[in-house]
Amino acid sequence: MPRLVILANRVPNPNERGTPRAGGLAVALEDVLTPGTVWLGWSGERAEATSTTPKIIEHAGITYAAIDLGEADYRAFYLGFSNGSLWPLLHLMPGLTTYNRGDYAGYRAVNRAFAEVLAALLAPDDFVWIHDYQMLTAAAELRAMGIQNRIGFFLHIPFAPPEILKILPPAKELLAALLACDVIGFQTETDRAEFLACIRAMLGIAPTTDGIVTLDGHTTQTVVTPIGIDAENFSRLAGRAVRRAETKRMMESLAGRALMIGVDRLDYTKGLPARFEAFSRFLATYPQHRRKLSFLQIAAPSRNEVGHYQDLRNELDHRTGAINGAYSDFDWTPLRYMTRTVSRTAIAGLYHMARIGLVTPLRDGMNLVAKEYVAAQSAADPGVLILSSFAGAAHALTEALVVNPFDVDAVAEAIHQALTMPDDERIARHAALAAKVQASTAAAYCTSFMSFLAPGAEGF
Ligand code: GDG
Repeated sequence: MPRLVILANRVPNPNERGTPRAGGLAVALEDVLTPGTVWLGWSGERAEATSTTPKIIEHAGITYAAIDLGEADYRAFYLGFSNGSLWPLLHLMPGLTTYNRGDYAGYRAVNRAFAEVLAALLAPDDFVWIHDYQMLTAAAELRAMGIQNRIGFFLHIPFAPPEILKILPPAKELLAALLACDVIGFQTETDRAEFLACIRAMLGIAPTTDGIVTLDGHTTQTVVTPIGIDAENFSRLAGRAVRRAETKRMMESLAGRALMIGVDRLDYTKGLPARFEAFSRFLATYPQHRRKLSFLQIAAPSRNEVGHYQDLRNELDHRTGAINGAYSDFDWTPLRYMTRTVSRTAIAGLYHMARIGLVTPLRDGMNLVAKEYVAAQSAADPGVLILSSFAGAAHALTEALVVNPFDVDAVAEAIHQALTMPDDERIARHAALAAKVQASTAAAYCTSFMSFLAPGAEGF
């Protein structure tokens, strides 16, 4: 019986399920996590040297295999090339992109180490599904070791056009390495088109009209399989969360005021400084709404050791002080800003009570917060989603108030529009959004990707 073998930067610890960090990829992949599946990744631990003997945990028939990263590899692979070079560049932020050859060598070495561990776990008819920008060269390493299995890769973040990608010195090498895969999946048609444009411009290969690329006799199919959430489950979670003590505390503290919510990792791609600026502009431009709306921004700390993330945190601390200093009243704080991770249930409850979900990344692969916000609303009295046109989610969620996050006046205007939207329009927009979120689920994502990776195979 062929198995699915997943390779991702992080491997979930099945013993830690339900903690605030749980979620993310483990939730999205739940439908393919059937008995027999193997999941390999980094344990999140650092050691003197990168281990090639994985720590194995068996849980519910699934094998979780985790390796520790050596300190130098962690710096080069994780902080350096993955999050200092690839993350900003693929989010079209060349000004924040750094590059050094040592980091790239470390990135390749860690991808090789993962490939070695994976090859040892692999049976000849297994399918391999590799995830995200930290693992761009793993498939090529597997092929170099003689692995013939079908290999799929899914990119969770956007892809860049050739003129941007070229900034990375090893760009061609990365593109060629990716073509070792049989299937490459993207969040949107735009991302796939950018990838194919890079293949054309930088490798001189002409893809077929249906996105198939051939290099040295090996063909790679490019596909679009947008990620989603388990909408039904999330709706139920939101319904239950309403009865929890923390939700009630929040409700009482609002004293009848409307709530606007933002939930993001503390990451510069999420557009938080511009969002705070837009909120400030909104308070200045629409004084009639002052004291009637509270904005809660939850910003879960992320990648603290990368310099730009520390700068971002300082900037947001400063802006929060400026907004609250200018507009607070004895009994009203306009902006509540929390830099810690909150439980998933609490988040679901907060979404549910929020009149506005403010999701304004400068660039985002998909953005699951937008989908979660929609799923958490009550159909009879739903809130309004304000969504950046630069989030992958905006390709489908067109009934949101779609804004350009760089245009702070437009975002301020959208907040006003959301607060004054007639009930029938609010309900109609939400119904259309909810239907899409319920159709494009996490399960649909898995089924769709597996139909390309393992066509005709049973049980995936
Ligand atoms: C990458 C791509 C793509 C956030 N704060 C807390 C918390 N969260 C949860 C949210 C949501 C998830 O984290 C964030 O997902 P996003 O999709 O919004 O963004 P990234 O983390 O950047 O994810 C992105 C995604 O991969 C999937 O392909 O959509 O474009 O960048 O689920 O609810 N969860 C908890 N506490 C928090 O404080 N429990």
